[in-house]
Amino acid sequence: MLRPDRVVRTTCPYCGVGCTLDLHIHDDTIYEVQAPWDGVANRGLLCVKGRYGLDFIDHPHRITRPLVRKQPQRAGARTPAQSLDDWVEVSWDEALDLVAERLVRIYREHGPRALAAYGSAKATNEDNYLLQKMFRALFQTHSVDHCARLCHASTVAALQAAIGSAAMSNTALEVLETEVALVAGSNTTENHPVIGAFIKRAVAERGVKLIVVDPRRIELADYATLWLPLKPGTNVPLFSAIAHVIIREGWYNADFVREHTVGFEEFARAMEKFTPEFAEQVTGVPAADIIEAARLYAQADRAMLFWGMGMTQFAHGTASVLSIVHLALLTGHVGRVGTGLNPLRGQNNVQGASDMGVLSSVYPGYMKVSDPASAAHWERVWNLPPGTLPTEPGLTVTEILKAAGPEGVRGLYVMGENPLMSEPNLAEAEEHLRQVDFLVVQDLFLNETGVYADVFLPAASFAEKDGTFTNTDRRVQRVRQALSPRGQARPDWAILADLARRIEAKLGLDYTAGWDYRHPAEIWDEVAAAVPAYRGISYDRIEKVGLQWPVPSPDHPGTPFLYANGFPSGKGRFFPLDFPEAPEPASRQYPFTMTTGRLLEHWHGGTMTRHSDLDALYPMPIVEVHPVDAAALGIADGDPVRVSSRRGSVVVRARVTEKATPGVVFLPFHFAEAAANLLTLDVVDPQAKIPHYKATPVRLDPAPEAALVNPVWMPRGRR
Ligand SMILES: Nc1nc2c(c(=O)[nH]1)N[C@H]1C(S)=C(S)[C@@H](COP(=O)(O)OP(=O)(O)OC[C@H]3O[C@@H](n4cnc5c(=O)[nH]c(N)nc54)[C@H](O)[C@@H]3O)O[C@H]1N2
Ligand SMILES: Nc1nc2c(c(=O)[nH]1)N[C@H]1C(S)=C(S)[C@@H](COP(=O)(O)OP(=O)(O)OC[C@H]3O[C@@H](n4cnc5c(=O)[nH]c(N)nc54)[C@H](O)[C@@H]3O)O[C@H]1N2
Ligand code: SF4
Ligand SMILES: [Mo]
Repeated sequence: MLRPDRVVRTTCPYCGVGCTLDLHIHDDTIYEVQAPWDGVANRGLLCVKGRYGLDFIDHPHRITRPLVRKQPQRAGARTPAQSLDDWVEVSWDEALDLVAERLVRIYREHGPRALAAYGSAKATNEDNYLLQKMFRALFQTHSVDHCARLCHASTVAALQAAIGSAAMSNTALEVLETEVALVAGSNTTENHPVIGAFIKRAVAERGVKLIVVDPRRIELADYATLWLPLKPGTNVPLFSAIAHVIIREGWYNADFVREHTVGFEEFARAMEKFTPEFAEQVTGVPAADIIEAARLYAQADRAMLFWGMGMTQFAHGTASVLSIVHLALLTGHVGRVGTGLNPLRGQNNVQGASDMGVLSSVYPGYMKVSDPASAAHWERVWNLPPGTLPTEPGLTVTEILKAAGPEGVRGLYVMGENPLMSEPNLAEAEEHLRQVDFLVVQDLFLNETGVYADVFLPAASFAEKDGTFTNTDRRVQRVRQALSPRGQARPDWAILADLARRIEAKLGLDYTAGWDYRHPAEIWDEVAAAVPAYRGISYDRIEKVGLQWPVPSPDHPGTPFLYANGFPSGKGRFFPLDFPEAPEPASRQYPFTMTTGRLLEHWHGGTMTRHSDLDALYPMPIVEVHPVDAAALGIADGDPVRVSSRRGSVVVRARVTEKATPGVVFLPFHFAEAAANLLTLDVVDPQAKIPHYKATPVRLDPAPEAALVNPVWMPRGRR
């Protein structure tokens, strides 16, 4: 029998559940993945991606040598490099010297605001910390941001305003100890599958009552006591009607409201108009079900709120999230086991990349860039002359590309993101990217964004490096090197530290911000010493089991749930919400509402999962259509259809299914050959700057087979 050479314990690189993996290594290859029974977040469970989806590491398309484009690109005339013949392989020295020289030149000629960077929720805390340190300390720009902007930015804005802190308050597995779980806009069994499995177990084995708020008949709907299939974009009236019933029936916790909140009277008046009957008209959910949901949630002793992208990704995303947060403020279902405000964080390290300050408005530890005291703090930590760090915030992910051009962003550094699949209104996004003078992409593959790069820097994957990821429960967990880096790939932190030293030399600084790290543990120690919430976390302490921040001291056990002693802002605040307008109305020409999202087997733009055997499990794009709509359109399951919005169209096969509800179609955004974001609208929420991904008016038309597009593949790499 084949025995592993080694078994290396690490953390899954896909979703925010943060499953512990045991990688069985033979001949420098992962040949089996096991889930240890004592993994805290997964207790022996894994989903198909963690178990079978890690083979992207050795896919032949992986790029493992630095590449420089043969013809320098002109801004405005930038074209994609379609084959490897458009590139030359260069040494790391050549590549990094070129990047340092071009970035420094842009900085000298056009100033700090001409540079911007995308960090990565796929990369480690240490990688992300160095990215923002480099751009802030050396180039004085706060235009470092990442996909959290496209994801839970509205959760952050809403929770900051309502209670003063934005992370998930409780631990996901407390669902086993609650009475009622309300899951809104989270397709948990596909997107946080191990948490989804525990929710199902809670229902089946613990008698937990489940309320599902989702326009699609997702798997959890079949486990629910109540499924509320609202029309996409109508969370505010739905949750406000639930609040209306809780207030009208006197089911709210008057002591909690008096002691721990402000703004109740004005809020209660604003909720008067949201009667269940009014909500039924606008959301499509029967009034009786709204009343029953209010009763179940409010009358429980312990109840948990979970939410996902169906609550956040709207031009009114902040109001949408506030509308659900209100329910916890009314009932006091916070600060105890089995309660709380639980936005499920998506990427493996989106919590961590945010914690590390890869956000245009905050330093690591959420210290505001607008506060001169934060600047002074980080100037001390980074050994910078006083007054170096600016106090005006930088640009967000949704602003960076729009600002590309001669007067704006000229140099862009993209570490581990794929904006040309993930941002809304892709045709425009691509036009903006063409305006960038100098583009660096640091990734595992030449993805849709990478083909526009001037320099491509090959990063080591999660299995080829050490570091930490922070999961959705705020748990900082170890990532361990199990394989040798493929080809000449290097860990992101090592690339950044090397590059930063070259930039310092080119800037001719007479001080150094400090880049001589021998191991990521040294980077972590720098963060932990500078940010109070991590002060008690060290690699030694998380050797076996991760710790949930805040961990203020080396003997502190970590914090499984927050707000036991009240909210960080003192009192929770109610907001008198109004009915939000849709940014683009439905019309006779665009009669359907398209919602976009995810499939179990695929990841975002597909760069990882489509370079994995997972692709064989779900090999082509589809659009989910309800049988009633399919009949009216004269299409059958598997027929090609054209899905069009006011911005663009794609042709995909129809999947006729009762998972869809009438009038609502679902298009996953994983497939480059039918990119959903060609259709989406690039309006954003004014506070959170999050796009409106979840409700786009579209039309469907039968299309000929010939209109289907074959998968477009990226340039082939060589090892
Ligand atoms: N397999 C897989 N897993 C993933 C990812 C992936 O790409 N693939 N990505 C990860 C990331 S970064 C994230 S952020 C998470 C996201 O995880 P989820 O939040 O579960 O993601 P989505 O599939 O985008 O949308 C969730 C649900 O919102 C519903 N919805 C649409 N409109 C509305 C509405 O108006 N109101 C309500 N209440 N619901 C609505 C949709 O029907 C859908 O079921 O998943 C993470 N996990
Ligand atoms: N229509 C629509 N659009 C959406 C959404 C939606 O629901 N609907 N959801 C939005 C959300 S929530 C999110 S989070 C975004 C995600 O958007 P992105 O973050 O742009 O998407 P990913 O495909 O996850 O990009 C990750 C990249 O990192 C690379 N990578 C993996 N590991 C490493 C590493 O260790 N180092 C480096 N340097 N690179 C690495 C991968 O190869 C891949 O190219 O999409 C958003 N876009
Ligand atoms: S549930 Fe998430 S963390 Fe766990 S194996 Fe699946 S993708 Fe990985
Ligand atoms: Mo996300």
